[in-house]
Amino acid sequence: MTSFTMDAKWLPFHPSPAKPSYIVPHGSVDAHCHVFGPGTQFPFAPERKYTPCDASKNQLFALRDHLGFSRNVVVQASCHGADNSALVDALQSSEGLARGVATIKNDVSDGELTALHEAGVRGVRFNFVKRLVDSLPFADLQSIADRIAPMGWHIVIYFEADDLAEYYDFFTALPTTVVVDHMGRPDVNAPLEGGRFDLFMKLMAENNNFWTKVSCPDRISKLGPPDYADVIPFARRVVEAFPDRVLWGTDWPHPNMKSHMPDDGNLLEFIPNIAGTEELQRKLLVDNPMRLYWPEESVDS
Ligand code: 0GY
Repeated sequence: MTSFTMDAKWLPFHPSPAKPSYIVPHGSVDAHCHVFGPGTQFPFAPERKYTPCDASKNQLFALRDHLGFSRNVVVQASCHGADNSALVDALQSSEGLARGVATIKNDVSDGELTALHEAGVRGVRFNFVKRLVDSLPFADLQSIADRIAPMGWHIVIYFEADDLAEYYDFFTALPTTVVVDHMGRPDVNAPLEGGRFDLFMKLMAENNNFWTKVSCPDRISKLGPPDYADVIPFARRVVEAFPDRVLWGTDWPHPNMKSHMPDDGNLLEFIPNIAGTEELQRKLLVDNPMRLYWPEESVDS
C-alpha cells in the first residue's frame, strides 16, 4: 500500500464550509469537481506534477448535499493521469447522480471506452496547462476526438489565456461539443473589451458547439475573496452572451490553491452576481448541465 504526502505548499480544502445564503435552484448540478484518491486505494499517477490531499467521493457527496446541489460532474484531475479508477468508483457509487469527464490515451481500447460510458463518463479532458501536464501530440488528441465523437461524448479543454491563439484552429476543428474550463483563464487586469478576452468571446460567438464553465473565480481573481469582484464582469458578460452554453462548478477540492482556500459555501455567492435573473441561474445550474450530461432526463434537450 503506497501512501502519499501532500505537497508542502498546498492548502487542503475547507473543512467546514458555511451554509450558503444563496440557495441554488432545485436540481442544480456542480459541473466541475474532482476526487483525489484516497491515495492508498487509488494511487496518484507517477507522472503527476503535484501530490494533492485525499478528497474522497463520500466527502464530495457530503459537500453536494451541504451546498444544496443534486448532482455532480466529476472531472479527472491531472494527478490521476489516465487512470480513471477513482473517478469511475465515484460515479458507480453515486446512484446515478454523478457523471464524469475522463482522461484517456489514444491506445484506449473500445472495451475500455464502453466501460467508461457505462460508468457514466460523457466526455474527455484535453489539458494544455503546462504546469499540470505534458500535453499529448495533436495527432493523438485528434484520434481520441474521432473515437469519442460517435459515442456522443464531448471534449473539455483546459488552457491558459496566453495559449488560445496558438491552439485556436485545432480547437475549432474538433468534431464534438467543446467545453472550455474556467473561461480560458482570463487576465482580469486586462480590459473586458478590446484586449485578449476578445479572442475567447470570438471563439464562443463563432462556434455554436463551444460551451464554457464560468467557474474558478478563486483561481482567476487578483482581488481574492470573499467577492472575487474583478472576475464578475467577465463571467457576467459570458453568461449574458451565451446563456444556453454555460456551466458552473465548485472546483472542489480546489487543486493547487496556494494563496487562499475558498469557503465553498461563500463561493456560491458568486452565482447571483454573474447570473442576475432566476432564468439565467436555472439555465446555468440546471438546464444546461442536464442537457449535456443527462440528456435522457433533460426537459429541454
Ligand atoms: C482545475 C484546475 C487545476 C487543476 C487541474 O487536473 C488538474 O490537476 O484541473 C489547476 O491547477 O488550475 O480545473 O481543477
